[in-house]
Amino acid sequence: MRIVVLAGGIGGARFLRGLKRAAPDADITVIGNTGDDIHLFGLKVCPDLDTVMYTLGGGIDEEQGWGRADETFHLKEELAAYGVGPEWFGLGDRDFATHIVRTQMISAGYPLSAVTQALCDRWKPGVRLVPMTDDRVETHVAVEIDGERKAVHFQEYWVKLRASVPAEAVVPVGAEQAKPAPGVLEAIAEADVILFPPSNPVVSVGTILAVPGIREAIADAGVPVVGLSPIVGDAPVRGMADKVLAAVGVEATAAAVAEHYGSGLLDGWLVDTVDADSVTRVKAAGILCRAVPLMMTDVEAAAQMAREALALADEVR
Ligand code: GDP
Ligand code: FO1
Ligand code: CA
Repeated sequence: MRIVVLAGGIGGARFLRGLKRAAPDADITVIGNTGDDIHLFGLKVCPDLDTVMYTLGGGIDEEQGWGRADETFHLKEELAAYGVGPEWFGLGDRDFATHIVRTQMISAGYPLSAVTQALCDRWKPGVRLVPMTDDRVETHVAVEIDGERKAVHFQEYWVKLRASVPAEAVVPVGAEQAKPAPGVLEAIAEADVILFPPSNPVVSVGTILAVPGIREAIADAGVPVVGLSPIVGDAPVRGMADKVLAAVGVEATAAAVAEHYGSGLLDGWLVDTVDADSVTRVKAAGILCRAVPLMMTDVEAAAQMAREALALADEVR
């Protein structure tokens, strides 16, 4: 079975770990979000690709959900001693090595997709991890600070500002001109099932869908497309997805997120059991829906969610 998954960082990575357990023989292609990418200290950092790679490859800081296990921060401290920041972004020593290798290869002319493959030669995530595009796309967030309207990089909004001011707009800068990376459209066309993990609908899955051709390829694939809600009990399980959902005029509920994707894209949607009363609303939008436990408390819980998603896909097939 060929499975394609559109993934952000933590939500996507933890679901994928479960999917690998649920479908050990499946051929899994992960289309990763690169809108979160940022250049720091002259290095290219790809938080969502790295979160997937480290989580599936056994190198993740489990508690935090991003960055490396057993991390130290000597390099960051030395940079700070020179007055070189940003101090608000926690890049660790082990993680730095990944960004150095990536940047070196990009400077040598390799596209991000080839670089990602090379990094995965070390981590062996057990899936084919492909960035959504080799072109530069950067998610910016329009905010108003002290009466002044300005756009900040997504990482500045998320990590530095902790989404403490309303997001007035979320813009994947460069997406309109971006081309899907090699293998992306092919994987979608050859898939038996396409899954949206409980990733952020706006700045993770939404950014991937903003690359021209990807949304159309999914809609035209003619195979079941099933998603899992990242919203449980009218709030994101983790993070501040409600803030960016508000920017696109979508309420933070499992049903509203399903409607936002719409029946043109989604065939099936899983909500958590606490949101069982939203099943009728999702079905009314033309999307098959079930209520099952959606908390990824451990790998087995994530695996059970993946089994439910694949079972729902079989039902719509
Ligand atoms: P990010 O790039 O690290 O923000 O990760 P993703 O975009 O892949 O996923 C973020 C989303 O995952 C957040 O909106 C969370 O609500 C959701 N999430 C995290 N853990 C869980 C979980 O255990 N269950 C569900 N249903 N959603 C989760
Ligand atoms: N998230 C934080 O909240 N604080 C950090 O200092 C931070 C550093 C960081 C470094 C590398 C990396 O791959 C991810 C990192 N993240 C950090 C996570 C991250 O950038 C965001 O959670 C996601 O991009 C949100 O989608
Ligand atoms: Ca992300």
